[in-house]
Amino acid sequence: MDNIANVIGALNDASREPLYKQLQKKLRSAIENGLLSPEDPLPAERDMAEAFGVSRITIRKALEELVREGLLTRRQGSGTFVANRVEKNFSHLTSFSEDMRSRGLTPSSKWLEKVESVVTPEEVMSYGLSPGMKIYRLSRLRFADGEPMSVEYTIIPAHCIPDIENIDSSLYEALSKEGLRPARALQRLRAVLLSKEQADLLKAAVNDPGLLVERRGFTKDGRIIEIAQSFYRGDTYDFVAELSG
Ligand code: 16G
Repeated sequence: MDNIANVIGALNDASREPLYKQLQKKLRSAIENGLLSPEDPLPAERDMAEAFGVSRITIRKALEELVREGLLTRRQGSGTFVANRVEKNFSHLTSFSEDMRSRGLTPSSKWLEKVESVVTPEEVMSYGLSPGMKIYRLSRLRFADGEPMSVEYTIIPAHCIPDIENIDSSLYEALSKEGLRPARALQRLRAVLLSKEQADLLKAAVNDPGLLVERRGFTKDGRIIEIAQSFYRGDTYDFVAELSG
């Protein structure tokens, strides 16, 4: 990269606005305007301090907040990068595989659990399922172009798909074959802190910000067909909804 101060503009010593705030604003608008693109590396702190004529502490303070906001990501040993965020439209009932393909990314998954089981009393209470109901329990780490994107825990009624092995790379594909792709869903979004297990899987740190999206999918005739909990790294997903008033 050319001198970053030439790319995003120099800071103004005479301004009353603190230098780290000015730098944040410049980085934010450079990312929004596409002057800096996802995955672009930022220069090392030392080089940025030199380019902007400020201390390394100022640079660190500016970057730390943008990392917290998810605009930048830090990778151990290789530095700070513009975050590669995936925008997900909230108004379409699409699958992970479809979402990734529509962005030109290749989806893949690693199975963490794939078993036939019975609903727990908690699941009966929380989701209004019948006690003793047979279900498939599916847990997957989901990747886009080999990068971990989410950890997904899903349960579906076992009678919907005759053999659990029919569920391969895409759950919605398997449900479609049975004519049972969800026709309607309720979704709930919640900010969470990633657990140790989730953080390790998502190449994040324990207690990093994460996003939990819970989807309950229903068939056309209103029967529940899936309950999915998807945990995303806070810095990789943007959920977008178009609203009309
Ligand atoms: C998405 C859905 C999830 C569904 C999965 C199916 C959200 C928040 N969740 O991740 O409910 O089970 O797609 O994807 O969008 P697949 O067909 O690729 O397995």
